[in-house]
Amino acid sequence: MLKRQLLAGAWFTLLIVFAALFYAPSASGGEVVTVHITARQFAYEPGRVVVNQGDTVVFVLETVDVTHGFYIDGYDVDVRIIPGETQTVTVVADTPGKFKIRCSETCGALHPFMVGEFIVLRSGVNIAFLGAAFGLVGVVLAATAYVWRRGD
Ligand SMILES: [Cu+2]
Repeated sequence: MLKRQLLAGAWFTLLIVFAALFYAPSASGGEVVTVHITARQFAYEPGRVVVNQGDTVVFVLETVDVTHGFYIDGYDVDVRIIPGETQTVTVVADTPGKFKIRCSETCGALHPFMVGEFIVLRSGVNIAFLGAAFGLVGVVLAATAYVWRRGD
């Protein structure tokens, strides 16, 4: 009788752990992030944008001097930022990695050096969480095996 309850308990614990593992990755990423960027000769402010994989990034772009461009390597984004106008471009950060942001409008002498960084962090199951989950599974299996062999 005890064995049957123990088995049921073990299966229930495994089920909970696997359900948690299944839903864990959606805890990071998948958010809508708004990033305001100001372009000026010859930099973007901020020059570095960090998001999580799966985020939807809404770039709100403005220039304080001349017309600049906003091009993201590998993300098929290329817009003009015109003085006095606010340009909005939405990007789904589905590819993790480090991507260069470049100015795609000739804006002055140092135009080729007008670069920024778009960093997309790989989202996944938290390592600590994974460790705890497998630890719990291990304890449950060990306890089950112990009681099973003792034979109640
Ligand atoms: Cu520029």
